[in-house]
Amino acid sequence: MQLGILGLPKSGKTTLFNTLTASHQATDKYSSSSQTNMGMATVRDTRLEALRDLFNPKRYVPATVQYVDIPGMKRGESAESLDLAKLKTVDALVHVARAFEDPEILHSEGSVDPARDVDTLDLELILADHTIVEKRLDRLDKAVKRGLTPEELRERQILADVVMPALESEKPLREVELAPDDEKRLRGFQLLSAKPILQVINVDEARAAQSPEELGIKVRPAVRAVTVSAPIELEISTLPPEEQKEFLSDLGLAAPSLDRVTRASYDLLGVISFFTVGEDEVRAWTIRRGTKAREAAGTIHSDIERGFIRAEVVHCDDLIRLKTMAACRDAGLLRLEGKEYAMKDGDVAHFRFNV
Ligand SMILES: Nc1nc2c(ncn2[C@@H]2O[C@H](COP(=O)(O)OP(=O)(O)OP(=O)(O)O)[C@@H](O)[C@H]2O)c(=O)[nH]1
Ligand SMILES: [Mg+2]
Repeated sequence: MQLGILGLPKSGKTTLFNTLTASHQATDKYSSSSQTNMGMATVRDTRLEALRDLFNPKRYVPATVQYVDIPGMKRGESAESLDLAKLKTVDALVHVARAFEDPEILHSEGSVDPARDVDTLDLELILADHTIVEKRLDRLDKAVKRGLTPEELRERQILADVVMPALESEKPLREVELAPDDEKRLRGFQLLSAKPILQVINVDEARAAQSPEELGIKVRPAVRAVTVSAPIELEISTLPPEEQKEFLSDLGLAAPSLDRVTRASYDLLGVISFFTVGEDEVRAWTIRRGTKAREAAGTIHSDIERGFIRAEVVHCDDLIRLKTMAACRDAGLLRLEGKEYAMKDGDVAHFRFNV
């Protein structure tokens, strides 16, 4: 899973990136960065940690998420932006909007107004998409003389009748409902306003516990929003775990930003985790919500999917409570599931297979 961090200049993108990926990329009050950063974040999951403590495995493998952090972009710069083009392949966008006050850090729009910046960025994505779609339509129009294939005809129709009107009325494509076939067609263009987006509102420490709605942010459909105080979270992330908790509760927060941002991204993308456990390895696997047992087995190895017989499944809460698989079996909580079973978030699975 890959997430792209973007936003206006100096909104705190790289500070957030550093927190999420435990990196040390340069941040600066005055000069704008021109560097793209990439890094991996470990998805912290207290359930998986509890399983690790039970099994004491040789290997502990939490899920990971990759983040791409691009330089800030000003209003009006999106259409031909090479930095923005780097986000074409990400699964979702993370927009960092500045809500913190700091007279030393100039805002490219002259004042701090996160609700306005959320709208501005949405519009930039729409404009970038508009440029791409317009070019494609031009090309298709020129090709009309030689005759369009049925596929090209359909594409032209969707772009001209649905996509263009949406973009022209400033509606992000993530809010446009399409038939699955057409959605697939559109996906080929890797349009940015079609991607799910997480709004991260970067606030002063004092407002860290306020919700985006309380800060006046209108949360549009297919969007999630969270508040963080990026520099504070960065500081917290370097503390030992016991001190982290205390610091967080002083701020009125239940979990560090890493957890909140990743959790929200998981929600946004409709992905869940299942776990495999044993003395060798305790590991998290990421799948789309609704994935069937057999396909889930395939994320571990294609042989297991091909030779799938059945899955032995127990929910992690039960295993953590009863401590051993044997106890779960005795309590009737270890279930045998077939290939059509829809995996649930937090399932601990052992797949039986035969190849
Ligand atoms: N006071 C305050 N300063 C912040 C906050 N978040 C980030 N900063 C500071 O703002 C400056 C810019 O932060 P960066 O994380 O580099 O911002 P950026 O969005 O990556 O900037 P560009 O990539 O240049 O667009 C740094 O000096 C940060 O320490 C905040 O919540 N409060
Ligand atoms: Mg930066």
